[in-house]
Amino acid sequence: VHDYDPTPLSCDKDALKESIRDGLIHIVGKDPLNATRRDWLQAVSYAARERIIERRMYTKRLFNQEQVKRVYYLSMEYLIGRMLVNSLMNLGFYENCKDALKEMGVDLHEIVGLESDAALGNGGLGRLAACILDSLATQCLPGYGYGIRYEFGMFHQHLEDGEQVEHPDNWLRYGNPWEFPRPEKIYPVHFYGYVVEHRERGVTRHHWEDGEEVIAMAYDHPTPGFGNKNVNNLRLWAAKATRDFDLDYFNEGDYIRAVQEKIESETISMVLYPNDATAVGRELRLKQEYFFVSASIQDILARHLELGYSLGELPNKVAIQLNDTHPAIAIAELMRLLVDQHHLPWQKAWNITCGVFSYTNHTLMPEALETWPVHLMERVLPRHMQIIYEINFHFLNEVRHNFPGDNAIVQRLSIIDESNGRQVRMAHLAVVGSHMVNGVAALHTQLLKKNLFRDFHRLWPERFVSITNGITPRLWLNQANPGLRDLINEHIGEDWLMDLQQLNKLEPLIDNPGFRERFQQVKRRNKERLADMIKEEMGLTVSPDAMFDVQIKRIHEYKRQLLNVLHIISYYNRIRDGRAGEQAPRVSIFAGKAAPSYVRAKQIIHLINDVADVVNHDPMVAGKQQVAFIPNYDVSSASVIIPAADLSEQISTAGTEASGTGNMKLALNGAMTIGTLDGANIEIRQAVGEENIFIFGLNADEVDHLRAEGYRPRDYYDSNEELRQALDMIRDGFFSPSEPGRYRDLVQNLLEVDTFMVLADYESYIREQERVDELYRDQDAWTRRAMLNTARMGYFSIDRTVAEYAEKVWGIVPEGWN
Ligand code: DL6
Repeated sequence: VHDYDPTPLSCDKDALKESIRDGLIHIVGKDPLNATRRDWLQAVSYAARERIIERRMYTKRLFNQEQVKRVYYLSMEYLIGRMLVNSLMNLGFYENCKDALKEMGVDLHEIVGLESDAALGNGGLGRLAACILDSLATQCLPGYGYGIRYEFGMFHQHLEDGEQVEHPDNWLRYGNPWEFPRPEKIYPVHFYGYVVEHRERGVTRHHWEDGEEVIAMAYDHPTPGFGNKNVNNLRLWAAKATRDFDLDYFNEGDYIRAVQEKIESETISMVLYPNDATAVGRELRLKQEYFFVSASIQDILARHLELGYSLGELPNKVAIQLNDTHPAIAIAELMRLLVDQHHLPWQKAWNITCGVFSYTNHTLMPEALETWPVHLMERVLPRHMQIIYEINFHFLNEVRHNFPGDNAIVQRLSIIDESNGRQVRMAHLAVVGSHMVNGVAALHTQLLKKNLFRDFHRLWPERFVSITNGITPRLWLNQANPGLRDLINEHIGEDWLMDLQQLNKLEPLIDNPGFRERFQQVKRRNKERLADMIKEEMGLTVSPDAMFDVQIKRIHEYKRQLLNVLHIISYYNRIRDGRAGEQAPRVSIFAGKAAPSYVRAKQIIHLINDVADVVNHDPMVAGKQQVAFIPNYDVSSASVIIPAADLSEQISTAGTEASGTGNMKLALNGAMTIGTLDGANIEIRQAVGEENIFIFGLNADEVDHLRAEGYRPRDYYDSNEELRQALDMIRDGFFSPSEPGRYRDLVQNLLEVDTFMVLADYESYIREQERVDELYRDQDAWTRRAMLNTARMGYFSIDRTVAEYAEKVWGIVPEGWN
């Protein structure tokens, strides 16, 4: 393998020019004289991918030769964003490429924005998966992603009269230069039908017969590491009809019916389900889950056997990570392949399976916990349902053995929930079939052990670990914030890109007034950049002199955008009543999507825009307060918003946000956090120091106690005049004069139910916001604290996260070349 020259294609400027020109003419098919900017984008992308794929081949050879153990990351979602700049920077020839293009009369900056975001995910879970892939490649860890090549990714959000309207995300419209279709890498995936049993040499064998078959075809997306030559792979599956035309129908002259089969099969990978922390219970979704899982497990087994290993060696050579429960059916699928196809005895197959799988839980929200009705599972995946019953049978015997006479625990732990119309609890399947289960922040794991998985934790305490999430500094600082990157590089060099803890070398610089001034200038330029974007997208002029107060995340009641809105209204009232005093001008910035079926979340978007409309047009608050809801939040817009933020709103009800990763991105870019003691906020506080973060509200225990003793939101309304005024205004149509009753039910719900305790935390939030304001007015003091946030965020690098998985969960080691 070492004889093979891994980089025969040079990466110097002239060679790149040659490649780009060649790609433009011979692949894109355009004359340089009249090529459009999009044509150039395609040509540069091809030049980059030529170099990536060479390195991919070399990496693959090396892994094979060194007989490495591989980790396979199974995820329904990858929220990747744009690829070009990331690829050029990871490969190390961004500057050369920029110069090459310049000499050809093209500005790289102008074309990168034309690339579509690869938005194959909803939010935190999908973005974490993308960060993990970046880190695996950067740390030379043999890690592969598996997922679905959705034809349509996350919907585009438009705002019409302040309301969210969803448009399809046709991201593949101009082709995708980053993927390699592999028409030869195909696997059949079976649905429906029935199971036939027969005896063979004293053993019962199972055959899954009839039903439908769909073909899964691979599309490879090589993922280059940063600062090395390692390139891993993300394999996404697309559904294809078993026969592109059903010849029987075709010959009978029924052309339409012949094509119908194709269309129906291919629906499976057509569109990403736009849900986050909300239940999805559709048959198509179950089929999507099984579709990509089955193809991936077949592929993993095929590779393992091709490399000459035995099935018994699987746990030594393969680790499979389940990114939440969406791929949990993989446990039954591996059992099926081992037992039915490879004829392994049940117990041996089970030991292998548990040795291979591990599971990450990403949510405590009860409504997000996946369950599938037994009757549906029986119909769609009849053999898997049998296997799940058998897994459950053995498992419950173990439970009975450990807790003799305790029938209640047997019911609570069973994979089948009998209390609710017979459902398969996917989280239970995932825990039972994994050797490790992890939460994504310290508090989250603690709560998993205490509540959701309490009984499992009693049974197998050693199975549970906490691995706090992280973010990739390559995207979220190096690419997104060139100003801060350059300033950091100038003072401490570039080592932080691979070892984020190095940022603590910035700490002594906070006493250097020149450095502080530069830090402020960088923030100022980033705010100007965001102000330009807001102007361009919304026609709203915002002043970079104001504090940029940012809440960017999926719209969800538990994330409490409503609490932020109540503060905005109270602040608005204070200005109008002359009670605001010396407060610093603020622009409250929101961005985020609501699941299309989540009515309350869409109503919250509407309310934010209604409030924005009133505030932004009121001359009494002009120059003091503005509100902006930036439409269509995605990775690309996040990269502009985050570096410009002064204040980061992380205000979920304590005990609801598993970790959060936006909180990390914002703090890394020098925003101060206002937050509750929830998710990773707790660890961020530990890292940056109590004096450098604004914490308010009930903690998770207090939330529990209040709930247990009977929470009465109306008491808070009755006893707090400002809160009452704000809620009355919303309820009585102050912000929706054309439809005064628009928010009556929303306010009613807050007064009577308020599941996420918005009213209980209101007062403490307002008080903390006053402290925010006071500090912000002392710009020098603010800057010191903001800088300390940047300097102390090293722990939250995704490289630390992935290193922990590699060591505690996967048992894999770096193997690569630098
Ligand atoms: O672990 C990544 C991310 C966390 O940071 C968020 O706190 C959590 O809400 C999110 N979960 C999801 C949806 N979960 N499910 N299923 O995106 O995961």
